[in-house]
Amino acid sequence: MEQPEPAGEDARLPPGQYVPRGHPVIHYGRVPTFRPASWRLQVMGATASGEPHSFTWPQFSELPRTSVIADFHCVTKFSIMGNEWCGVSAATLMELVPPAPEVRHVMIWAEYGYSANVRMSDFAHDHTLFALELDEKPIAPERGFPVRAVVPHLYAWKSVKWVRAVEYLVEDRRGFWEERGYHNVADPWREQRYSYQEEPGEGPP
Ligand SMILES: Nc1nc2c(c(=O)[nH]1)N[C@H]1C(S)=C(S)[C@@H](COP(=O)(O)O)O[C@H]1N2
Ligand SMILES: [Mo]
Repeated sequence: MEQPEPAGEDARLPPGQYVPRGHPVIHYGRVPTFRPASWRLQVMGATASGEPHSFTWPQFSELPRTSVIADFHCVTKFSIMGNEWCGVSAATLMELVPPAPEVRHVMIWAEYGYSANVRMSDFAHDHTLFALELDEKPIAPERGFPVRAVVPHLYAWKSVKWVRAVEYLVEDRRGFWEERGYHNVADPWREQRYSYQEEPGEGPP
């Protein structure tokens, strides 16, 4: 009898991607210095209460954590397979600071103004998380320490390193790369790389 193929790395690789030797680290700008006393993670924008909420480092680092094993895919075509992320799920964050019912999008903000927008349906996905650990160690500074967003089913520019704020949006807005010609949705399985590929309704008006 025919056995189904196990989901090996080839089956897990979206179109046009390859697994490189070693581990590329890429980001725009320099690695920020973590200052635990002044660090805050803000949840703002269209919250249900109408008020923003800030977590201090002791508060955020004590929230319940979950683990996710996921591959990640850079739009420049390399993929890093089998990362084990551990952190606070987006669902937990939304329970603690609920969005207003009309929220449809989220902007994730980093140090220095880097940002990425995701649809609420992608944010609310059960494997979207705010990771504090990678492969059972605190995330390395250049990979996003202390907190990195992980949205593994979208191209990796949506997985924002050095997260400082989550902004609930009623109307969609483009983030850093989305403003510079990259696709608003960014599904690697559909090769949604560039904004010129966007169909009506996939980007802000
Ligand atoms: N804050 C911030 N996060 C970022 C970026 C960035 O420039 N700034 N680059 C993104 C891009 S394009 C990629 S491919 C991944 C790279 O992650 P890595 O360095 O852990 O491989 O980080 C993403 N997160
Ligand atoms: Mo990337």
